[in-house]
Amino acid sequence: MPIPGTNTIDLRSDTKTLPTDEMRRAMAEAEVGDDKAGEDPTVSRLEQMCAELLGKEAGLFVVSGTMGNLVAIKSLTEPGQEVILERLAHVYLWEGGGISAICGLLPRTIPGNRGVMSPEAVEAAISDGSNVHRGATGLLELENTHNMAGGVALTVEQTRALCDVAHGHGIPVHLDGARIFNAAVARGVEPAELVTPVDSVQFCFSKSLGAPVGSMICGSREFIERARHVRNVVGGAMRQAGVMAAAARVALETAPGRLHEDHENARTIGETLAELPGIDVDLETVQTNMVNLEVRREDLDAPSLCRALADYDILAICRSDVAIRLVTHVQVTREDTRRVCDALREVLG
Ligand code: TLP
Repeated sequence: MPIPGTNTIDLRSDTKTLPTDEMRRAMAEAEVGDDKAGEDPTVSRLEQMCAELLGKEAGLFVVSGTMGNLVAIKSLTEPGQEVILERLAHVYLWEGGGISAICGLLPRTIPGNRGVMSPEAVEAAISDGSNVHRGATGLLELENTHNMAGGVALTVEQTRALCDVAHGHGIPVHLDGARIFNAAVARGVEPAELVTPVDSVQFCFSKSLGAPVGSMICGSREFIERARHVRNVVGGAMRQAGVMAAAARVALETAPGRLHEDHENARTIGETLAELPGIDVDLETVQTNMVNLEVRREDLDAPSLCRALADYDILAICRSDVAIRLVTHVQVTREDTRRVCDALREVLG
């Protein structure tokens, strides 16, 4: 893997951002204590702030999105149950099989349309446990924005319709909202509106918000109490975690207001790609800070396009022989975006 230099435009992921000076200062000055004992004021303040922001009763700071999803899902389910999720859900594909290995759940996947499941398909997949051959459905899991679908943002209405189906059967809903602030910007709503109908939500400080570490789980007070216990079981209770929460807070206060710039830059890259020969881009999916593209050419495959871009000091993730993902973030400027588009035209034009 190439090592990014100062002139590198790193489009592999929004997880690649480096902490800003303001974050580093906040980390150095953070008031800290033993968070496992509930004594870190910086963590406690961040948990409360996030819960208020999302309209939930309480929050719990965890180290990563994977841990946030795992802890939330384990707190809402019992081993042997089924969990309904979209076929390309991050929890299903890219979280090490934790929902099975640690939560003891059987994934029941549904294909979505650009990542969005239909309420009818969810209804049809629900098992009430009366059939001895199947475990009962214990959870519906949603993802907003949907990573593998290219950053597609669920609407408030779609979220509500899916939750209504699950709740109609007494089934809770967990939302992997790793990039929920991008979804809110794309849909022109407050993040709280997108999470009102779900029982638990996990969002990441270390993705598009630009902080170095951390995720937050929010939900009812009772749910968070249980999640706090589960976090400890999986070794995720931290001590003087305020140093991380301080950077996360800066991210939360500074990033949401500028995410539209990342979306505009992704759109510019997507539109440029759509005009180039032998490149497939579904512009309908370019709603936030990601661009998924497929290389359909005789002279070039996806790995060779990634290598060619690396010669321009531009890094991208190659997902297969044909598929590439590009992600914009706070450290990709408008000028960088122009450089990316010029390089793409030179290589592919
Ligand atoms: N996504 C990462 C990678 O897949 C490692 C990325 O670069 O996009 N939910 C969603 C929707 C995510 O995209 C990710 C990370 C996670 C959860 C997990 O977060 P972390 O990496 O903090 O455990």
